[in-house]
Amino acid sequence: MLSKSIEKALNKQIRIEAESSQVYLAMAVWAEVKGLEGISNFMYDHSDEEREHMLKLIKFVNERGGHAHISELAAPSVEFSSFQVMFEKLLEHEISVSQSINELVHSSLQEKDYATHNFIQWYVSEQIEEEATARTILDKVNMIGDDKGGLYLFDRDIQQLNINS
Ligand code: OFO
Repeated sequence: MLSKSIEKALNKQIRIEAESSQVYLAMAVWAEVKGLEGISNFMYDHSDEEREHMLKLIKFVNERGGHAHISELAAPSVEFSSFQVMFEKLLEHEISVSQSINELVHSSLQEKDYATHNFIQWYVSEQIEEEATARTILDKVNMIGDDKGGLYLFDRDIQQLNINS
């Protein structure tokens, strides 16, 4: 059985994962409109993954006797001044998600809720991979800079990146 405070913390994470899905979706749309199909597909796929992260949390909360809360979401950024800026925002976003996961680990230990602590380890590993992917992409995008040819090739190659699920 979940304590009220852990239930609240998990529900906050449900909202964060739903917002992450929207963040990636908005980036997918922006890239698609700009004609970069590879980047757009990467973002669409990632948006789906974030929804999976949210659903996994919802199931856990309900199975543990809590009530998953579906809440209003913050609107994501829908315009970016460049691809570089978009990928910088993506990394910042993933870092903030990792911080929130870390807080959940901390609270579950404080409350001696080892079931939640165990469950949340999957997210800890996931965030390590997601931050690493976001950093790799940003390094490449920074190298490309304003080179249109480089961006074209990157758009083709992003599909090959090892995307975690
Ligand atoms: Fe990329 O955030 Fe979910 O876990």
